[in-house]
Amino acid sequence: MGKIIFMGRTGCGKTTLCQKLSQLEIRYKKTQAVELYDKAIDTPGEYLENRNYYRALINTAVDAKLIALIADPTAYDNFIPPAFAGTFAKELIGIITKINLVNDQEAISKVERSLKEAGVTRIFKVDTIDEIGIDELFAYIHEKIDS
Ligand SMILES: Nc1nc2c(ncn2[C@@H]2O[C@H](COP(=O)(O)OP(=O)(O)O)[C@@H](O)[C@H]2O)c(=O)[nH]1
Ligand SMILES: [Mg+2]
Repeated sequence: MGKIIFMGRTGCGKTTLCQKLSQLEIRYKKTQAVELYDKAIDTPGEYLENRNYYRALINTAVDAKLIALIADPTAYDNFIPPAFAGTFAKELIGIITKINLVNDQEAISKVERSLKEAGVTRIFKVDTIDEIGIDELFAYIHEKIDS
């Protein structure tokens, strides 16, 4: 049994995904530090937004089996570094959240390109609030972390 670690800019939907994966009530809470859930590790957005904190992400990811880089297509900047996958010796997947909030397909394509440049193995497009793509995503996560 292992965990997935979620990384991504502030507000991209990491904590909501953690709560859903742990079947907890969804309630907004600003993540100020690394938080451990049953199946997930939540990280503050600042760890990705500020290069000085990359080391904290790398150290925290040691305890995870799978890494997810989350991109918010409604945000101007997602702070996704090219070749980010090479930083970790484990699989990195990409998750695009809030797809139901976006009308402009180019916004989705833009984050898709940056996730590919980061080196993700797969990209999932979801809307956590409207429950789009969540079953497929969670099935994949469980397949990877439960073995
Ligand atoms: N519509 C929609 N809102 C979302 C989605 N994911 C997160 N949110 C909202 O975005 C805000 C920030 O989410 P949160 O999980 O706290 O982001 P974090 O900073 O990455 O932990 C909250 O108000 C969530 O309800 C999504 O897929 N769709
Ligand atoms: Mg959070």
